[in-house]
Amino acid sequence: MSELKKILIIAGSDPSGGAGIQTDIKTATAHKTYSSAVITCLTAQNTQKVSDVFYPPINFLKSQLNSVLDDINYDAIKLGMLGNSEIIEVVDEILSQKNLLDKVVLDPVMVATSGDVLLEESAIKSLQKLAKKSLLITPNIDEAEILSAKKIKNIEDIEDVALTLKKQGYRNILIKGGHLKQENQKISNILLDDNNKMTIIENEKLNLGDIHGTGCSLSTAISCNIANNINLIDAIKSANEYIFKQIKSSSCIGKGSRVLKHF
Ligand code: PXL
Repeated sequence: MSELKKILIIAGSDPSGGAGIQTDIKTATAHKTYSSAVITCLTAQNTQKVSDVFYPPINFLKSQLNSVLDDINYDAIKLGMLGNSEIIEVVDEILSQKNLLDKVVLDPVMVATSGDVLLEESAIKSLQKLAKKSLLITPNIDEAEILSAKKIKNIEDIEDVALTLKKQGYRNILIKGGHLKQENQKISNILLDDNNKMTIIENEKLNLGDIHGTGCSLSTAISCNIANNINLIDAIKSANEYIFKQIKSSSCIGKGSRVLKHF
């Protein structure tokens, strides 16, 4: 038996199970990887919309983080919805102090598929600071535009924004092209890595409508692959294939977005 790999997920709860911590845990299990979960906030939402967000007291977040990190040595860490600058700063301080940022895949969650805002605007500066120290960031088109303060209209713009983010001090940058509004049968995801190498990871566009939780699940799948000592490019390619398969077999469980099943 090979050694059990362990990831820590630090993210928000989605009670409908399509996104957030819930989809992250399912993704990790599908990758035969052990997952711990520190919950930053609780959302009230279904497949149609986010109707409320509750932030537990900040000291309780610190207790959760210190409890697990004082005990367990993780192979990778995934950061999802952080919500506000107070939360981001606590996560930044604790992960920096414990020298763990080289293990961090940060999904800069800002807006849900439904269009609901998941990051307070005042938190963008703190998120940029933490994101620059993280091993990998996985913004979608909207998030890459906000992080870089540039507009993206086509694939060339994605490459240009990746180079801008690199100049601004980010490390490995994966920009997900799925939300690009272009008549194209392919989706191009662009990785600009630590060695300044640009890799285009393409897949077929399926046009199934809105699917909830793909970004969350992708960053968790990458974290699991990194935990299993797979190199960054292959970790991303394999995670992308996993999500593509899951999108193909996604389901409509409610009245809104489709969800991934993970089995
Ligand atoms: O997909 C981004 C996301 C992340 N985390 C939580 C969410 C969502 C989207 O709805 O609810 C908790």
